Amino acid sequence: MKAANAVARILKKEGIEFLIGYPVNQIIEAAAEEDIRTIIVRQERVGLHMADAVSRISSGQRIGVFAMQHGPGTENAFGGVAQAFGDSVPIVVLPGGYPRRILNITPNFSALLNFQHVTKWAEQVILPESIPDAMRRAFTQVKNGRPRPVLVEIPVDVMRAEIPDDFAYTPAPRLRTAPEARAVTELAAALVAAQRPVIYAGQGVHYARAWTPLRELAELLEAPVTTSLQGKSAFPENHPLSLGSGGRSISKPLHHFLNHADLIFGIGCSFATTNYGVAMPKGKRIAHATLDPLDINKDVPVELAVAGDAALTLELLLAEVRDRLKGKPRGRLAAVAQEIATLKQEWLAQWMPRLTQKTTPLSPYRVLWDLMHTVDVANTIITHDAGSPRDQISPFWEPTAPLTYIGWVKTTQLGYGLGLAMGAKLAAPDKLCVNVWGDAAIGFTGMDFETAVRERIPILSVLLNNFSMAIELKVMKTATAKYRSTDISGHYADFAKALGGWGERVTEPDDIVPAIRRAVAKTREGTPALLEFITEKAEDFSMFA
Ligand SMILES: Cc1ncc(C[n+]2csc(CCOP(=O)(O)OP(=O)(O)O)c2C)c(N)n1
Ligand SMILES: [Mg+2]
Repeated sequence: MKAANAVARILKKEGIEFLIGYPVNQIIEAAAEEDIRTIIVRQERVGLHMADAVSRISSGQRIGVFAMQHGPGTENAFGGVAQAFGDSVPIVVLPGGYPRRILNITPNFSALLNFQHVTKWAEQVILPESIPDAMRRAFTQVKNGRPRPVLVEIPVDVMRAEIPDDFAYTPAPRLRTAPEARAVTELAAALVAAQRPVIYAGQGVHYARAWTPLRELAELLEAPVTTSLQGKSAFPENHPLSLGSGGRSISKPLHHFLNHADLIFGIGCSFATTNYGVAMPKGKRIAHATLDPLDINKDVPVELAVAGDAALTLELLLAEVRDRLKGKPRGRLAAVAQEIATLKQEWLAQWMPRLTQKTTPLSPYRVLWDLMHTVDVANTIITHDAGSPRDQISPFWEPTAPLTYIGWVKTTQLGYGLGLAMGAKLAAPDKLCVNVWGDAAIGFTGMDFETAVRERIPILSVLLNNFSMAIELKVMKTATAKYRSTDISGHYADFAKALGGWGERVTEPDDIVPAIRRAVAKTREGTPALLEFITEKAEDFSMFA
């Protein structure tokens, strides 16, 4: 068989259901022959974002795979791979390569050389018969250890070469790493001794599907819980111990509890310094349990460290804590929950005028508040984009079920949200999948709304159109005054309709909820919908100095 067909056969054995791609890459045709659904996007970056969401939404149990052409396709894919690397998402990237006689010879783009720093594993296949070995290595890496992209570059002449079709391939194993017992014991002792512990859960909890032990540990310790933005939805935010998620903008209870914590316990998180995550207050005692020791003592100095899978860590920890507490909580819950509830009420009361505002142009907060109260939150997967929409939605959206919010912050490419919503819909067709973005964001990837229509991926896209890059207003005052440098324009509801989807422009507060209902109904009929809300250039965020 041809090497490209061998790749497709291996993808099938690895349980891959979708190959997202952009031609020319012979693996696309070969995948179709293997009955792997091929999904063709309008640009490589969006396809990678879709593959990325397939992996995220399945906790890496289903790996997103993307294939593209050598040269331009590979060059154009860089952003998508870099985003997955930044946010630690396990995907398999299958670029074509230049024919071997000119492979790696300037100026021909080499994926192997250029993607080194945005992949955890990259290989160039030189001998056609090495395909099974290369794929085994790639899948073993992508399914194990820290989730991150892997890449196998296959030159076009290798793709066409024949290899014996009796090769053996066994799907790569998934291995979990348990933490060292001594480290868990020390951590358990510290957590039990703490008077005001705060648990900070990252996306490692999603990848390990450790939601239940996380909750049990929090309830046993009667400790408040927050998450990173990537970890959002790892803990139900309607739980009395929830502080809401971290991010650039946050809730008042979170700000208060972090500042008053005597021990912050990070589980499955990186504690990486970012503008888009809540910073740990200086001088706090920190305990850090995470899979990859690369993150330990990197951006925050830690007092206690544990390396291992989040589920195995939490289960062991739970047993130790249970032992120390004689199996039951100490009766702190009422006081802690009351403290959280009081702060939350104060905070929401302060924001309620914005969340329910009746003015035009619309308050973006009102749009998002109405959205949350109109859709079935537990059966919705929502993601933000870069820019103000992220900071407007993340503190107020309350996920109640795991993996119903896709948060991203390590790098913040405008336009990422659309592909995430589409990939989420592929992986979870019964959920309403929503991306919330601004009018600058749609400028990057909007054309792929056509992919949603053509490939029958009925997402709901919520566009906050303020005819501006509002988040840049503060830093581009002169350029805006002199040259209108932050102004942008467009009629995106018409654009969505022109691409074959449902589109509605909403300008009046009373129309928000009915428009959402109509759009959700359209998605149920199989039509992607884009709601364009005409909003003010809001510059207020729930931020604390
Ligand atoms: C690819 C990329 N380029 C630049 C940026 C920097 N950036 C972040 S938000 C933003 C403007 C956002 O405008 P919009 O999406 O309209 O949201 P608004 O703030 O107006 O609500 C820019 C330029 C980015 N995040 N990604
Ligand atoms: Mg805008």
